[in-house]
Amino acid sequence: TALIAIYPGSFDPITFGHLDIIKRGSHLFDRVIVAVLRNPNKNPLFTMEERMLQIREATQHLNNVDVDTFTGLTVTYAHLKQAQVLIRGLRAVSDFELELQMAHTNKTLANDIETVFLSTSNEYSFLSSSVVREIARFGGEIGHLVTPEVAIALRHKFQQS
Ligand code: COD
Repeated sequence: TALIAIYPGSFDPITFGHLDIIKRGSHLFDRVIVAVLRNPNKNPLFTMEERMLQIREATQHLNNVDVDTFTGLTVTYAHLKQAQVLIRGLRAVSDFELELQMAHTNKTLANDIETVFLSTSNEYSFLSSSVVREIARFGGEIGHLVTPEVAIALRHKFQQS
């Protein structure tokens, strides 16, 4: 059977750190679904449509990668997609506690789904969506952190506000 992995997240916006994990995941699994959480409790910088478009653009060269959106529990969505694996990225020890808690929680909710952690590439170990938003807000250089499309979109967002 085909091994299908879900890579869930907020991706507000997608960074080279996320893309590194997606690319490496696409070599390990038959199919990777990048799943953007529709979270009514969060107030994202980019709309769902903007984020999905940015991810599609950035992953169009990877033919076993799909982009989708979901609400509710990640494991419920994984079952719906007949996925066996959740991919998460680990940057530093600080990620570990929350990630382990999430993995354990998901395991109790769905024993048939495994969380697989990929360690960040060294060059992206400091990188997060919030770091990118912060630099862009104050007009700093972000060309080495995100795709050109995302960099332009960020510049537009902060010019308007
Ligand atoms: N290098 C490597 N990995 C990275 C990097 C980087 N530079 N930056 C981010 N990552 C990884 C993150 O560690 C994470 O694994 C992934 O990329 C996505 O990151 P984010 O920040 O976009 O997404 P999160 O962490 O906000 O996503 C949280 C979820 C949506 C997965 C979570 O809230 C969730 O599962 N919600 C649904 C409700 C649910 O099922 N709850 C029960 C489980 S607790």
